[in-house]
Amino acid sequence: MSLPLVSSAPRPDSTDAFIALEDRYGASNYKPLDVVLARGEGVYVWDVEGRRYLDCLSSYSAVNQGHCHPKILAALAEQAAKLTITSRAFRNDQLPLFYEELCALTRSHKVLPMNSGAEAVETALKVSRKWGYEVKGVPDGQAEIVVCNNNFHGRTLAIVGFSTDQASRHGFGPFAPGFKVVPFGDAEALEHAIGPNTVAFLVEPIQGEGGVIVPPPGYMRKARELCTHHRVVLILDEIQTGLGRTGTLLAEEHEGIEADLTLIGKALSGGFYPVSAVLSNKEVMDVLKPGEHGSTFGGNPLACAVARAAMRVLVEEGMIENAARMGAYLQAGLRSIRSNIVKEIRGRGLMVAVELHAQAGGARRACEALMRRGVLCKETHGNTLRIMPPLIVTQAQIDEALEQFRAVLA
Ligand code: IF1
Repeated sequence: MSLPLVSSAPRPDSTDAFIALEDRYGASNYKPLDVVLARGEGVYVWDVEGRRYLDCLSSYSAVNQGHCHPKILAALAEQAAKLTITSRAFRNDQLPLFYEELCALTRSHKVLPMNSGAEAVETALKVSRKWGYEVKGVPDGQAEIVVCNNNFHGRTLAIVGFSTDQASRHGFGPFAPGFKVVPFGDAEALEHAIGPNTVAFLVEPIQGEGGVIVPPPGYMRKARELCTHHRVVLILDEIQTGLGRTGTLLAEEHEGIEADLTLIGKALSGGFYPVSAVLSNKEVMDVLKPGEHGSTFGGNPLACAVARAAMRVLVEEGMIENAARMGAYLQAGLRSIRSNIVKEIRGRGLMVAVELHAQAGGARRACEALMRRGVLCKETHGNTLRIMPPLIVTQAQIDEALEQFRAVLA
C-alpha cells in the first residue's frame, strides 16, 4: 500500500512553501513567527534556509539543557533500540530508577508519571480532591480548589475552566465547578478564600504566560503557612519554573518552602519527549488506589530513560548554577540598555521578561525585528517580551543576544 498522492507540486524547500503547506492543512490555533526551523544544537537553531538563530525561548523551558543534548540523545537512542513501552499493565526496568533518582533530586516521597504538563495538573487536582474527601473529611462533591487570577496551567477543559484569560476559555464551556479564583500575590485574599471545604491551592511560583510575574517577597512562604494551618494541599506548578530555570532546581527554594504536590514537565525530558510528573509527600499521593488514575504512555521506559539522562546532565553539567549566574548577567545587561520603549525588566534566573510601554508598537513587532537579527523570542500579552535561553548559555552568547536587544530596544 502507498500513500495517496496528495499533490504533484514539488516538496517544499523554502520558508514560504513550508508555511503555505502548514497553513493549508493545519488548524489555525497558533500564530508562530514565520521562521521554519530544521535543526538545533545547544543554544542555536537553524532554519530551512540555513540561517542560524540564538534560541531565547527554549520551547518555553522544554530545552533547558539545550537542543539535542548529546547525552540525552544517546540515552534516547539506546533505550529506543531496547524497549519503548510496556504499558503499566507490566513493570519495566527504567521506571524504578527514574523514581529513585527523581525523588533523590527533589527530596520527594512519591512520584506519579504522566506526559504533558496539563496531565500533571489534572492529576494533582484529582489527587487533592480525593485527599480532601478521604483524609480531610470534606463532604462528597463539595471540594473547593483555589487558583490564581492570570494563571496558566494548560489547555484541558478543567484547566481552561478556571483560567481568567478570555482567549483560553471563551466558547469552551460548560466548565467543571469547584474552583475559586484569587488575585495572584495577595496572601490576604488567599486566606479569605480558604473555607472548610478547601482542599488545595494551585499556583505558579512565578507566573509564566501571565507575563513572568514574580510575586511579592514572602508570598509563597505565607501561602505555605496558610495551607499548613488550614490543611490545604499546596500544589506548585513548576512545569515552567522548575528544573533550573530560575537559578534553583525548583523555584520554591527561593522562599525556602516545600509544596505538598509539585508539578514538573517540559525540561524533565530535555525536550526529547513529553514527560511530566507529580511529586508528592506520602500522605497526599497514597489516596490513589489501583485503577483510579493512569496513562498509556506515562512512565514508559523510553520516557524514563530520557528523563533520567535529562536530570543527570542538568545537575552534572552545572546548568542550574549557570542559570543563576547568566540570569543575573542577562538582567543587568538588559537594564543597561538605554531605551524609551522599555517600561520594566523583571524575572528570576533565566526566566526574564522585558515589558514595553504600550505605545512601543507591541512585543510581537520587537520579536519580528529580533528574528531578522538572529534572535528568537516570544511575546506574551501584547507588550511583554519573554527571554529564556537554554540554561547552558554562555556569557559570550548573552553578549551576542544583548547586542541585538540593544539594537531593537534602544
Ligand atoms: C502552548 C504559554 C508557556 C505551563 C505551566 C502547565 C502547562 C504550561 C506553568 C501545560 C504550559 C505552555 C503551553 C504552550 C505554551 C507554553 C507557555 F505561553 F502558554 F504560557 F510556557 F509560557 N503549567 N505552557 O507554562 O503544559 O500541557 O503544554 O505540556 O503552546 O500552549 P503542557
